[in-house]
Amino acid sequence: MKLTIVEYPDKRLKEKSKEVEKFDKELHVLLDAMYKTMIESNGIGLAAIQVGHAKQILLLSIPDEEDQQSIDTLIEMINPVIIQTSGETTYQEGCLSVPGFYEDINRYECITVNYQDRDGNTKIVEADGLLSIALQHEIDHLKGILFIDKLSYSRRKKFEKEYKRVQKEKKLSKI
Ligand code: Y12
Ligand code: CO
Repeated sequence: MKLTIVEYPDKRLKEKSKEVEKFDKELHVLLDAMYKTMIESNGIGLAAIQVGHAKQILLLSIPDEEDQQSIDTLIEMINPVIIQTSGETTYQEGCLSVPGFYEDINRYECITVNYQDRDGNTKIVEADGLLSIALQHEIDHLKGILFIDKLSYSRRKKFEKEYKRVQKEKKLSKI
């Protein structure tokens, strides 16, 4: 089932997600529905809070060399924790919960993440490039942080003005 994506300024996006304790059928059903939702929405990353579940769950599917996403490129992470960081990088980020907006955001260049898979097995991944950036973006969602929260005061003001204008236009076009 495709789920509804929660969009900014919905307050649920500010919630801190809770640790997952049960690795059961209910978790697997949510993971499968999140995958369908992410792919059908043309996303490469999705956190559970973006579909209204305040649980420490994220999905990533970084396109391969042929720019294709498939079940082979899917990464599911439960209870992820960044345990090591190095370097700095900037990337123009987007988010399914902030549709139509892209901003340059500073992140760590490389990170090491400890997490659990859908069966509760503990794993460690070292990430760089787009995987590292997208992972930091999604782990921020689990803490109630959006990429727009990282903008300077003046960029944020500009964003809020533009976002309100676009929301208003969207509402009017539905009438
Ligand atoms: C950098 C940092 C984080 C990520 C992963 C999370 N972001 C996404 O997956 C964003 C997806 C996205 C998809 C959109 O839809 C289409 O392009 C059709 C989109 O477009 C609109 O909202 C109009 C915006 C964001 C990735 C990279
Ligand atoms: Co996002």
